[in-house]
Amino acid sequence: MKPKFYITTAIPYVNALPHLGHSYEMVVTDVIARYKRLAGYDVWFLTGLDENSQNCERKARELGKDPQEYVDEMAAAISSTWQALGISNDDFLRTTQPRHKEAAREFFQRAFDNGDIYKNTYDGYYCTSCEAFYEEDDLVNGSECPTHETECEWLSEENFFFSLSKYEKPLLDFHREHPEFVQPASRRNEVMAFIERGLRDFSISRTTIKWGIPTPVDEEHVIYVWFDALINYLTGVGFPADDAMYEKYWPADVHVIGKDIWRFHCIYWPAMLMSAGLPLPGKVCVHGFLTLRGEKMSKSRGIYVDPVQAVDQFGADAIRYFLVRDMPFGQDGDFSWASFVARYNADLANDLGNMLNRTLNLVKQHFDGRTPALGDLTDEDRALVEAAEAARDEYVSLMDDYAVHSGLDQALGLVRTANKYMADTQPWKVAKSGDKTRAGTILYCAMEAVRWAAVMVTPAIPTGAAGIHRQLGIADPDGQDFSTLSWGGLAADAPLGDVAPLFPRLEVTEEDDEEATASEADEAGGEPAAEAAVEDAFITFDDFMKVDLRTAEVLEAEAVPKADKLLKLTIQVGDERRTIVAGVAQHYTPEEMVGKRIAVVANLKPRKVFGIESQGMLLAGNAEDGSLVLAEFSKDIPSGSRVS
Ligand code: ME8
Repeated sequence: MKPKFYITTAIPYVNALPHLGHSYEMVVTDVIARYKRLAGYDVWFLTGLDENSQNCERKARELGKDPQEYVDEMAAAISSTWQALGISNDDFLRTTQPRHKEAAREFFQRAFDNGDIYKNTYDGYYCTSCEAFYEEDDLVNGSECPTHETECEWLSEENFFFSLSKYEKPLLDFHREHPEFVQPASRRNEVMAFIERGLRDFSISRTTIKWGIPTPVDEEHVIYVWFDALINYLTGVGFPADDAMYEKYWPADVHVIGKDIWRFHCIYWPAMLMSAGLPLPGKVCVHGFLTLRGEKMSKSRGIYVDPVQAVDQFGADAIRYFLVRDMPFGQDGDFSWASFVARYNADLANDLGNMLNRTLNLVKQHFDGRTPALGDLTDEDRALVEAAEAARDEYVSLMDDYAVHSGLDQALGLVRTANKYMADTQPWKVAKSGDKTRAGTILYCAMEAVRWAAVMVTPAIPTGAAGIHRQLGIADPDGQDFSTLSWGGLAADAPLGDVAPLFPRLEVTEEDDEEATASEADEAGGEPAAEAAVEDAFITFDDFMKVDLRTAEVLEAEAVPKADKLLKLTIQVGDERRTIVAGVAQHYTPEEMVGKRIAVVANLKPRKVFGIESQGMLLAGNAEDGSLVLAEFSKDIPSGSRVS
């Protein structure tokens, strides 16, 4: 029977779509899950959504929606983001699902029956963005949340409390006995110091809100969102109804979480489990934060990269690879398009892609496109075999420690060694000299090294790795795992697959950028283009004054052939008539556009979009459902007026 491996991510709040920082957590967890599957484990990979938060209810009300309808819509959008990134979760748990309500209530009841839950009055500060209570000492600028720097609410209400203080000693004992529980070790020191400072009981219910799960002991109270959310890890493996599933997978082997929520996972959660009499998880892996050119990602401040758009432009593999290769697990990382392109070109285009392509082209040229036979090994070949074996072993031990970035470095290290092996052995010369046997052995060894590297990069770039296997002529590209990594595993005389460059170099020139922007139909202010999204958040007033915003009237509108997102508009801007191409075709018909009074950027350098010179750009906003809404004026003002 396969050993089990149960891994989870934190469950994000649903009041905004995920940015690339949230995606990091999903991708790194996915890479570990895929690695474990390749290594022969029976993996259960759980992710989901934290839907019972107050913010979520507020957001729904702001939008005039029923909260359940709102979370359903968001859940669909978030789940499709994970699909775009190739996340291979086995379950997608939503805390509004009946199975979770049952689990949360059962868990609450157990802790209550154990005497750990009591009623008291809570007087204190609460941040709805963190969904966390704060001590006065924690606040900044008087009464602001230290993380969000927004005003905390003063709460005074009767709540249920959880006796965290009772678990101070058991928690200290547990962390001392299990130094491996918190990874990295630097976080463990923080956890220990926090407990040693003394733990206070915390409020775990609210009466002033109705959105949430009622406690089983008093239906007037809903369970505090964090108490409820942590229990998702149990619900995801059948607690309390499915004993077989629960017995098989619980306790979790690894909870992967970000550095802002370790207190909940390393202190509250173990104490809660102790109280309910349930076994504790094996490990909490705390990752760092992805910043954007050094700044904290924030959708509300416009500092973010949209993962769906990034995947649309560059493919899931490229984005996944950058995230897990560039950001050492546990540390913070920074994203910029320049570093993304540099990493992709260096590792995937130049090293891996080039090694595969040059090797297979030689096999095509000299061996009729069939894998040559492996002859006697020379010292040079043996050195390559040894390097491959060392890389494989090191890779496995690093990945077992969740050092994903270093594991990948081993795979790419093997590719670099193989590239050097090719340069040193020069099989093209050997083939020309007529020594087919020797040339065949070299090319076989080169193919074998690429095959091994492909297995090792499979968890990070599953699509690309399957492509490599296919080009190498392997019939079952998805069936490759570590058990296949013994030298000579490649069948001789097998025909290669279609040989083509797998990771073409990315050249981000100004023209490409324009092309990408046009094809994204971004003129109308739809999703920001990749480069636009990474612009600094602030501009000076002078910068702003450089932008000539004007009112305009749409005189004519027509579809642009072969561009289903674009409309060609003739607009009147004061005395002037202009043509602009706008990406609004999926949101407005040409007839709807005619007569509209809109706002345009009038001094944008003209550029060609689908062969039409566009002399400006109109302004529009994004509605919650993803549709575009034109910026219009509430009163008639003459066309050509300056907008400021
Ligand atoms: O905390 N880089 O949800 P959340 C890397 N609902 N990781 C990031 C990040 C960034 N820039 N920004 C956020 C919650 N994250 C709770 C979790 S679990 C029982 C409940 C990570 O939507 C963050 O650290 O605020 C967390 O692990 C996850 O994204 C979801 O964050």
